[in-house]
Amino acid sequence: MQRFTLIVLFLVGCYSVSGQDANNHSPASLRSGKITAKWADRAIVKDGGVNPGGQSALWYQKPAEVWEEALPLGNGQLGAMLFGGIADERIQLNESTLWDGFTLDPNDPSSLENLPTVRQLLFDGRNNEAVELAGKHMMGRPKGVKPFQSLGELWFDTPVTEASGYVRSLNLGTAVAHTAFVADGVKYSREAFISPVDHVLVIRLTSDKKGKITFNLILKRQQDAVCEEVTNDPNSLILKGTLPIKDNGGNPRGLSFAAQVKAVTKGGNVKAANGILQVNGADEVTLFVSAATNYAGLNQLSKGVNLTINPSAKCADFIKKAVVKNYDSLKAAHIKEHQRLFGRVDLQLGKTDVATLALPIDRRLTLAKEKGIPDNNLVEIFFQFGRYLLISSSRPGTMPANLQGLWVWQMNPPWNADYHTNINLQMNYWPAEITNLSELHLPLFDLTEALIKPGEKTAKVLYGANGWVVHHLTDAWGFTAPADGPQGIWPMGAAWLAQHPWEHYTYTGDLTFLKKRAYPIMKGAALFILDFLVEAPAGSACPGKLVTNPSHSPENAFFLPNGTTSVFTYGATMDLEIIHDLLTHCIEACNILNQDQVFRDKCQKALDQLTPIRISPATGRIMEWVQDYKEKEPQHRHTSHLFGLHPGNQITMLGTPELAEAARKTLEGRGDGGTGWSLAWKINMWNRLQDGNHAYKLLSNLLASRTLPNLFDNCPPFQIDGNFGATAAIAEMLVQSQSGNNDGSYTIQLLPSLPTAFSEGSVKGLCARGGFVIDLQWENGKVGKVSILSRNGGILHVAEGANRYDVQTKKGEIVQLIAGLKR
Ligand code: FUC
Repeated sequence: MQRFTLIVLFLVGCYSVSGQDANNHSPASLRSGKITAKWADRAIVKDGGVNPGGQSALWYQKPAEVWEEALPLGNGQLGAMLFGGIADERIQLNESTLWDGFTLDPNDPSSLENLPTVRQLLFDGRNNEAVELAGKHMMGRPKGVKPFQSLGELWFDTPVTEASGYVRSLNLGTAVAHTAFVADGVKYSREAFISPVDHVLVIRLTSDKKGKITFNLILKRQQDAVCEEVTNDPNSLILKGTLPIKDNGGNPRGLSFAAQVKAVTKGGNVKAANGILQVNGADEVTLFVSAATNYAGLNQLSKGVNLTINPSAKCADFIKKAVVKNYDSLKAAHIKEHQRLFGRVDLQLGKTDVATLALPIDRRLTLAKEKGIPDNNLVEIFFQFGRYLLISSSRPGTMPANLQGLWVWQMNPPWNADYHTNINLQMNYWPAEITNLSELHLPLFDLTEALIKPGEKTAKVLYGANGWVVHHLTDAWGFTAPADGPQGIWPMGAAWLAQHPWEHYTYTGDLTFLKKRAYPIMKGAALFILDFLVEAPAGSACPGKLVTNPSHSPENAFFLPNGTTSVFTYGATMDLEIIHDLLTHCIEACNILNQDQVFRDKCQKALDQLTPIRISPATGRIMEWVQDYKEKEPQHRHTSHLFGLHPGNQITMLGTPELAEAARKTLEGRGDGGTGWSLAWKINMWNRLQDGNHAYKLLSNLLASRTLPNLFDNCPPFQIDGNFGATAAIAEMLVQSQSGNNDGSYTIQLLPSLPTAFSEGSVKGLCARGGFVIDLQWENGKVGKVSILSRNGGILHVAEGANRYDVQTKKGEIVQLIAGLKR
């Protein structure tokens, strides 16, 4: 039957697909099909099925037609995008270390001798001469990084031509994806997950009649790889290759990589030949997919590639260990590990009507667009999807989530899918602590620590400074020099990154972490800043004060008084806010650890002399630059000069009401539009101004206009930071804990920025600084019940508007309060 269908399809060959040659349903077409974002399944979907249920499920009634409709799976190391094809299935694969490039020294030694001139030109108002000189001498060599690349693709074709009751879904609670349909009276089902326990992608294909599973399968890549059979394993294929990059001496430096697939069948027969895996008439098939590279690891950056690792052997080993386990136990172990993390938080935002709940996700996104607001359950799903993505792309021991997390189909993805450190990488980790996924923050600290050594070199060579520096982006090879163009001369990346280990400490109270990991990162970043700061001369905008120079407000330009535009200045507001944040935390850390008095005093002295945040007399807004320049793009996507509002806490409603008011005017000026991540950042900022309804307006814009059918954030194009930033923002509508008290404790604010649209609801498991975990239920916008677990003991200060409750807690104690924060 299957063979017959194949022949019929071959002869009829009626319509074209972009993924494959539609007229030729054969192994050859699998090989020759071009890899693009688009995909077309030759089968016809007669009708879709019903909501498959499951926790926060994303579900659809047709296969993905573009990559941005496919559904992501991942375990931090291995990633996959599932299209849910019927006749033509595509599973695009990633391995988190598969980066082009290699470890190199990008620092231009002519930088340092030109730095004083660059600085003087900027103090003299000759900004563009400074830009030109810095552009010549300070840029990285090369001027950019190489991309994170797709590992490859797994394609298979089946003889099914028409399906009904079609559903594909991703259950966020179990991290298991399903595709189900009926064809010729046979129910077909595919189930897939990527196990963080067993390091394999497992796909099980079943049908309710025997002998119905037939397909041809191939592994392929756009370049630099071959697919072949595996010696000693007749049911397997391996895709392998080496990136062809060479160093200046012509020596090969590229990573080697491999992906293996193995089919285990019940009934029918299976064989691998000529780079194709053929399964014929099986009752059931389980595919195991593994991947590996010979990347040496973030802790061995100078080595880069580890030639003792054989990626193919590693793949074979993962598979060998997984295939001996039975499917149900593999799946159970996977789900258990996923739920350990995912199940820590539950969010309910009132009721969504049954008719809406019955609709597939793409339809609900369209409705959000039509109505201008999302349904509340969609917000819950979007929130949990952000947590799901972090669990799937950033696990202890793996690479941190890059611009696309872990999911990239191209060889040259947008912005190389690198680590942008002037907002994007940091935003990826905003939900880590508050949404109870603290250990998923660790890959960011591994990367941060890996950057210290190369960053120290860059600090010395470019600026003659101590400590370490990172500019506006980095990669898997420790690139710390300025990239792209003069706007890349932004030496604030390390200082901002250093906020994260400090926050990890404030949430966990882990003193060993503070001492061993956070503090060295923070101190090194601060040492650079202390050396980099210069005193502004007489005649400048802030004589006698400390400023950064050169300086830049990412990635905005301004009009100089003579009408020309520039990007460079000294003392851009964001720099001052990041520095304020870092030095303040360093002082706190020194006090807690009772060490480094001399360094602490230096930090304090610098803080006292730092140029303060200024309000524009003309507009009442926070000034973005040292002078009240007009922005070239008034609605620029970066809202850098409000770093002090979020993610910093220098600007607060209670502590600095004038600055908070100026921040509000600034946000109004920036507008309610923007790229996906820009909207996500601004939602967080409106939350800090406790304007839940304005925050909700932007959240609605994000869902209606900057969210792809698979709920990936759309910059555009897809960029994952907006997912993570929005997830953190939804959490901060309900709980905030950034306001510190003199005794080192924090005040937890409940429902600080609750939109009217969410006036009923409950949340379980959100975390607050000081080591508290909060379960909260509210009605009519007011707390009904709250239960707070004190993980470490310590003083609990909790507030809801003017209501307060303060108590000394014991470790492990649960404090329960009712409306009005009464006990
Ligand atoms: C910054 C942003 C862009 C984009 C890029 C990855 O440069 O300004 O919008 O997000 O990072």
